[in-house]
Order: sequence, then structure tokens, then C-alpha cells
Amino acid sequence: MIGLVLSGANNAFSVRAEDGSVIRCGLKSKRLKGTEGFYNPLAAGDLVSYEPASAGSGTITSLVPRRSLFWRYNEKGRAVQAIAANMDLVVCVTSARLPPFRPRFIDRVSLEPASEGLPFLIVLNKEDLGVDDDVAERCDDYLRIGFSVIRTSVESGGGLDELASAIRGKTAAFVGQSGVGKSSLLNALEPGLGFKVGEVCEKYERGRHTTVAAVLVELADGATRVIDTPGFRRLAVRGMAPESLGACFPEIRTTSAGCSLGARCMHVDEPGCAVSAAAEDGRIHPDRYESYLRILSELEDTKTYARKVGRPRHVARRYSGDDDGNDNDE
Ligand SMILES: Nc1nc2c(ncn2[C@@H]2O[C@H](COP(=O)(O)OP(=O)(O)O)[C@@H](O)[C@H]2O)c(=O)[nH]1
Ligand SMILES: [Mg+2]
Ligand SMILES: [Zn+2]
Repeated sequence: MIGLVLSGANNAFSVRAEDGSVIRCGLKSKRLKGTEGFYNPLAAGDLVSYEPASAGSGTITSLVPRRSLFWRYNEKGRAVQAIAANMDLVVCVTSARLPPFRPRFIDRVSLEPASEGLPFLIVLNKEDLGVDDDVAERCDDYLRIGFSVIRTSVESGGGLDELASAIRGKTAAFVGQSGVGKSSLLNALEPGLGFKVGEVCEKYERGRHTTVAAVLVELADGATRVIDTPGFRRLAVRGMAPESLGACFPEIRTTSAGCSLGARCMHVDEPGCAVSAAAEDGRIHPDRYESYLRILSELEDTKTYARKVGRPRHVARRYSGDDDGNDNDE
């Protein structure tokens, strides 16, 4: 029988059975085929084969191949951690303030959907706290390069209808750092969901980690599924060839057709690079280009990639602070 993993970790998972009931399942073997090398065997949204045991429990025997996966690199475990599976849409929730807007983090989150060809939606929540000009300018740029952006406020209710229609009938994974309002937004979409809402610690302007593992919930319409994920501040990019990175930035992908070196151009300081020229004159946002260079050098550093093109040169940063979307504090 096929079941849908709603939540769980280690060897205890909540699985929605075919008859709609929720059963507790363990794994038949520690090594589930298709999950080798992962930090955790299963994620919310996974489809699994299971054998029913006693009432209300079962044993997971295999994983149905995933259509899509949102994962992060788990530094401590030194392995890829599956967070949400089989979603149709990745929703990156950010806040206008408290915690501060972090475009570099958005850039990192966007890589996976972009590389898998999944729709990517940016939600700018807490609009009621005020949207600074530089935040609005970045959101306009995200729209320009083809991502969707919706402004919301759980406080005023603004944008919630638009968000509800953007996810209707889909499986949507809500990701983002702690405290931006992922759980609050989901609770506002439908009464009774009861996701736990945390406090934002004023001193650090950061949220506390209240969601420990991702949880999938089906909405009352029977067609929409939402996955609430734990907030993470750190999103290291691994397991991608440096040459593939440019294709994950839509505006770099389209501009790179004009590079003199063609597909060999890494867009750092090669002669005739159309991408660095576009970053210079603003056709590519300089902050996006800077994100590209930083992630590229991270990939180079971690993959012992033979560097032919030298260190990324410094590009003036227009966004305040030295946040690179990947701070060490967790
Ligand atoms: N002012 C304001 N506060 C919000 C909004 N959405 C959420 N919050 C608050 O932000 C804090 C963190 O919310 P939570 O949903 O737990 O964030 P999560 O960690 O992303 O799930 C809570 O104190 C919420 O009440 C909003 O639109 N406006
Ligand atoms: Mg939460
Ligand atoms: Zn180039």
C-alpha cells in the first residue's frame, strides 16, 4: 500500500494511509533504497510503500522515487538532509522587518527550485511593519527576472487571498528563516491548522526555532497541501558543479549566451563576459551577481574544483550589511 509521509524523523513517521487515516510507521530496514547518503531517510511529502501491522501502525518498505526535493546540507551530519518532497512549488517566506529582509538567503533558496524547474514564489510578509525602498527595489528585481512575489501581512490580512490562490491545488513547501511568519501565514490560510507560532526575539531580531521537523498538512479543499518547514538560517550550497550555477540564476542564464567564451565562461573576470558587463551597467542586479560570485567561490572551496579563473573580484555591494545568507549562528 502507498502512504504519504506527513512528518517524522529517525524511525518514526506519521503516514497518511490510503483510507485517509494516519498511522505510525517505522522503517523495515535502516537503509531505504533511494535514500543512501542522506542524513535522514524520509521527508514530509514522500510517498512510501508500507505494510500494515497492528491497527494504527505499519512498516515502511520502500520509497517511491521523488518528483522533487527540497534539501539542505546538514553541516554537523556532513550529509544532505531531505526537508520536503514532491512539492509543486517552493514558497520562500521572508519578512520586510523583524527579522530583517535577507535577499542573499532568498538567492540561495531559489537555486534548488531553479535547478529542478519548479515554480518559485517569494512572499514578503509583515508588510504592516513597513517596506523600505531597498526591499521594494529588490522585490521588483525578483519579479523582473521571473520569480513571483506576493506581499502579505498576517496582521492586516493583506495578500492572503493572493497567496491562497497561488498555492491552490498544489503541494507547496514553505521555507525560510525562523520568525518570518511561515506558521502564522499557514494558520491564517485556514482556521484550525494550529501550527505553532514563535516569538521573534527583539534583541537578535531573529525567530526562535519552533518547528522541529517539516510537517505536511492537507487543507480542507482536499487538493492543496502545505509543508511547514523548520526555520533555518544557514543554507550552504553543495553538490552542484560550479559550471551549473549560472543556469540557476535565470538572468545569468539568459545573458550568458553573449559571453565570448561560450559555455566555458564562469562569469568572473573572463574577457568578453556578457554577464559581468550586465552587472556593471545594472541589467543584472549587482547584488544578484555578488550572490552568484559568493556561492561560486563556496562551491569551488568545497569541491576542490580546479580553479582556472582566479578569485571572484570584489563587487560593490548595494545591500547593507555583510550577510551572505549563510551565517554560522545556529
Ligand atoms: N507584525 C507582524 N507580525 C507577524 C506577521 N506574521 C507573523 N508575525 C509574528 O512573527 C512571529 C513569528 O511567527 P511564526 O509564524 O512563528 O514564524 P515562523 O518561524 O516563520 O514559522 C510571531 O510573533 C508572529 O505573531 C505579520 O504579518 N506581521
Ligand atoms: Mg514556524
Ligand atoms: Zn560570462
